[in-house]
Amino acid sequence: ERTGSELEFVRELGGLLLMHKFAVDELLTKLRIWSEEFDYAHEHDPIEHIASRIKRPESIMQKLRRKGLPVTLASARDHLTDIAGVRVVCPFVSDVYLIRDLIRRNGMEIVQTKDYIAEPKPNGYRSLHLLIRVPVHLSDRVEKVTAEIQLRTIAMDFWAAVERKIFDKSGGAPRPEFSGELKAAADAAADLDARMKGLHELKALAREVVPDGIEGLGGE
Ligand code: 0O2
Repeated sequence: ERTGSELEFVRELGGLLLMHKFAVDELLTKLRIWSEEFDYAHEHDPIEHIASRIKRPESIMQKLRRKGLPVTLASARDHLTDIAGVRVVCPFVSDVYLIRDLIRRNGMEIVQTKDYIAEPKPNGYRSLHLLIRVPVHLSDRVEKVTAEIQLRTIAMDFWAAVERKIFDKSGGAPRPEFSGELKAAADAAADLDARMKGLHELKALAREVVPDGIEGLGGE
């Protein structure tokens, strides 16, 4: 049951959530264009799939309380950076950094980077987290809205999605006897990324060699 002040907070939140929805819309449009453009121009689509979400009022209230902050509009606006969240899942690790570079080069300032690929979390979690400022073009002004973007490979996404299913946030940290196995699974996912990268490179190499190499050998 929500209290009167909570109901008032949720009512006020409308405009703020709409601005974050616009930021997500702008970002999704850019990402979809790059995906199609690279597929067309380079025969390689760097994006496997995209997911996005706007944080629900209930989760916003919970997070403010967890951080010991007042449950007010100003406090949500000034302190929460993940109201708008976009997750980009890529075939290869190199695609993750390609998308990061495209974001940087296309009018969106990166204000924070957490590279859990270079330095995985102790449980094995890997992903590249960026906080970016997305310009939202309203009818009479441009507003910069902060969004959190998580970039990861399919293998990293598989691990993170299943890990969340097994150890949901409410359950706290996994018991120590599970951590070794969890980390080993993350290492296996990283190994898979390395192997797929190898295959991708082999295929590119074969393409270069095949035309006058193999064909030139002729029939015996
Ligand atoms: P949801 O529902 O996905 O949004 P913060 O809580 O953001 O202030 P922190 O820990 O500095 O604090 O943020 P960080 O490290 O950037 O991670 C935030 C998000 O990354 C999480 O959001 C998850 O989506 C994802 N994440 C981080 N660590 C893990 C992990 O160990 N396993 C999985 N599966 N995901 C992880 P939320 O808010 O937890 O949830």
